Amino acid sequence: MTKKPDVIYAAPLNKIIDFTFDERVAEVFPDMIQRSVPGYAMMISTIGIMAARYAQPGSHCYDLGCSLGAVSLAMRQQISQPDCDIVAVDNSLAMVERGRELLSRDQGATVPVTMICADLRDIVIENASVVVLNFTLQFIPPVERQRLLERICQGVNPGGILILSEKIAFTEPVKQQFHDQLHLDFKRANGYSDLEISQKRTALEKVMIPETLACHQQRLQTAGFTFSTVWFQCCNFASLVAIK
Ligand code: GEK
Repeated sequence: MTKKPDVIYAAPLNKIIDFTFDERVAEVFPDMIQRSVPGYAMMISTIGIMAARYAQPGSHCYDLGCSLGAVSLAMRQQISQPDCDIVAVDNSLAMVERGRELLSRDQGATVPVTMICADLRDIVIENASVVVLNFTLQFIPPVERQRLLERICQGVNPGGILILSEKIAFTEPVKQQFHDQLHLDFKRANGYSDLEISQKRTALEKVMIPETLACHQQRLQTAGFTFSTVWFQCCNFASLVAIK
C-alpha cells in the first residue's frame, strides 16, 4: 500500500469537527493507522495466519469495517481451504473505492474478495468461519455492541472464530494514565506533534469509545462464544479471539 503522509491535524484548526472516514482520511490511512496503532502490522499478518487455520471449506470470511482491506488481503494470501470467499464491508465510500483499487492490484491470491459499501449492522452474517472486527467495534455505539456480537455469533459455524481488536480502557486510573502516556510517546516517536495529537483526540472523543477487556470478554461470552482469549496486546491496543 502507498503511504501518503498523514498531516490532517498538523495545522491549527479553528473548529474541530467529529472524525469521519472521508476522502482525506482514506488517502493517508495506511500511514495514519501504522503511526497511531502500536502493533498494527503484526496484528494484520497474524490475523492472516489465524484465518488460514480456522477458515472452513465452502464458508465465508468477513472483514467488517475493512477500511482499505488490509485484513482481507492478509487473509486471502494465507487461506488455502477450497471454496472460501471473503466479504469485506465498510460504510465509507472513500475507503471502499480505494480498497477495491488495491485489491485489483493484488495478483496471485485466488480467494475471491467482495468489497461492499454498507453499514456492517445491515449485513447478514451466515455460514461464517472467520469474522474480523479489526478496530471497528469501537466506532459502533456501545448500546448496539451486544446485539451485533450476538448476530455475528449466530452466523458463525461451530469451530469458527471472531477476531476482535480494540483500543482498550482501564478501570484503574493508574493503569489508564500509564497507557495513555505510553501511547502519547508512541505517537510522538512516530513524528506526530502535540498539536496533531490533541486535535485528533478531540475529533475522536465522541466517535470512538474504548471499553475494558473485561467488558469485551463478558460480551463475547453472553453473545454465545465458547471461550475467548487475548492473543495480542501492545500498550492500550488489544486483540481477542473468540471461538464458537
Ligand atoms: C484495518 N479494519 O485496516 N459499518 C461499516 N463500517 C464502519 C462502521 C459501520 N457501522 N463504522 C465504522 N466503520 C481496518 C481498520 S478503521 C479503525 C478499521 C481506525 C469503518 C470506518 O469507515 C473505518 O474504515 C473502519 O470502520 C475503522 O484493519 O481507523 O481506528
